[in-house]
Amino acid sequence: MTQQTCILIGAPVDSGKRRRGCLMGPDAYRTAGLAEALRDLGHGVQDRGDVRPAPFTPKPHAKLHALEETIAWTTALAEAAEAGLRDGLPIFMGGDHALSLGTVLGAMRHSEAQNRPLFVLWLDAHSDFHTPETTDSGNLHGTPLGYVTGRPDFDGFPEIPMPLAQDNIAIIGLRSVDSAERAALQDTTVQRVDMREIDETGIAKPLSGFLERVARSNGMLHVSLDVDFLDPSVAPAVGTTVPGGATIREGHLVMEMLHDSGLMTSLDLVELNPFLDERGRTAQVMVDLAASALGRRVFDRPTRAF
Ligand code: HAR
Ligand code: MN
Ligand code: MN
Ligand code: MN
Repeated sequence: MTQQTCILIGAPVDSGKRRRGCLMGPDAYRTAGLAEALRDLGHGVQDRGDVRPAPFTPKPHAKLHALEETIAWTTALAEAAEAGLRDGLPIFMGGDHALSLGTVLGAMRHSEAQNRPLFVLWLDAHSDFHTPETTDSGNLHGTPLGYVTGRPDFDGFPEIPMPLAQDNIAIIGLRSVDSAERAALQDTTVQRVDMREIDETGIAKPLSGFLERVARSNGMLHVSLDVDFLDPSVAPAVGTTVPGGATIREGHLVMEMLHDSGLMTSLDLVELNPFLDERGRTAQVMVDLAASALGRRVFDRPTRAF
């Protein structure tokens, strides 16, 4: 197995929605033993601590929640992502999904410098394809894919160098898409895999089709794993639970296939809200999924002593 340098980057972003708690995510991943799990697999691990937002002045906005703070996080996280990608495989310990406005932007800049196309795998119940205009909730964690694909009205955010190609995006796990998002997505070539398709054909088939496309283009691959991709019965620590999500095995199969492909170059772990967890079980599930993506096999999952 190829040894990697895993760069853990804490991204305690809590500005992407109103319900608080995701700021505790990075320390929950540390407590659940993310670094140790990756070291056990033979990887080098460096924890760079938590990123801080760039300086900002909060301004009230009629609709958008914590706009200035989210812009400040985007600026700081794009830089942290670019630096992390230069040195190894960054793993962003979120933080809510607004952090991906920054991490994907940083990955876009890095891939452009490398002259390689960037692909994004979005594992989520939601499509997160809103713009600041189309969102009804005003919660910016619902907008990162809109931002990086160059949709309009992201005033004040860092400029998108070259929009991420729609062909290079797959969203897997969909079961909660707002009508404005659905209307916008219908006109795109974004690969959309909803839970019904997963029920009918299995999760491996659409994923391997996507991974083949990444491999054929010698692409870089950013993976964004939202806790709510999983069914709330196995991953309760999330503010936006949607029933009917992926099973533990579906989650692990995705991660195992990512590892076998050797294609993943960066990873977000997002939307974990430790305040809503039950004795750390969701944090542990997310750590186990990250370990699978880095090469842990089902038959050597460690038994834990409590
Ligand atoms: N689409 C809804 C909104 O924009 C819900 C978005 C929820 N997003 C996340 N991340 N939890 O996927 O408000
Ligand atoms: Mn801390
Ligand atoms: Mn999301
Ligand atoms: Mn979601």
